[in-house]
Amino acid sequence: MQLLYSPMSPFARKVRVVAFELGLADRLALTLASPYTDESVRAINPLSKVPVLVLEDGQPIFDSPVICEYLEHLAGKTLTPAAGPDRWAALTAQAMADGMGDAALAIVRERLRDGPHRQDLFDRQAAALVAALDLLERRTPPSDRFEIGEIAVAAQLDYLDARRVMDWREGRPNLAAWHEIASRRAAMVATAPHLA
Ligand SMILES: N[C@@H](CCC(=O)N[C@@H](CS)C(=O)NCC(=O)O)C(=O)O
Repeated sequence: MQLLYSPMSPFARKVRVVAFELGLADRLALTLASPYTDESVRAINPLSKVPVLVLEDGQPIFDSPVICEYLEHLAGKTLTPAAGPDRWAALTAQAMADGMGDAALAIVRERLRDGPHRQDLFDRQAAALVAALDLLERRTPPSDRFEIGEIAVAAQLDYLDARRVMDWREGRPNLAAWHEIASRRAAMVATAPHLA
């Protein structure tokens, strides 16, 4: 299977960490893709976003939550609670973390844009990030669990650092301590973000 990815993408990172935790990392042929400049990505994913998983028969699978679910199916193991309130909490944690990535990415793209920047865009995206981070500080995940919600959060926190979006540790000691422990996992070390 081919995974179209960018080494800075927090969404691709989540997928790679999930693959690693499920013992499937060796099955992924990592293929660098630049969704903003490489129009060939659009031929595979009309949205021109990464990650995209391309199966042996050519079928593309996206976006990242769907790829994670596919990998769980393939592994015959799961990183998502099967049922009940824990399941909805884990999937909601993933959705919030992915939304943090959307907000951070919008800030990064706006910073890169020439010309006067849209302060209203910065303010709205930063408000989403701050509220999500504050919620994570109040309800920090346990250190002995590393499932889909935790993986998604860890990937997004590292993206905030890698792109210098904001100093999210300030005033959030619980989250910072949790992140410190999560960062030591082999899957996190093996997939650390870097410039292409
Ligand atoms: N909801 C998507 C988001 C993916 C996404 O936004 N990826 C970024 C890279 S980090 C991208 O490809 N952006 C290109 C664009 O927005 O045109 C997912 O979870 O996979």
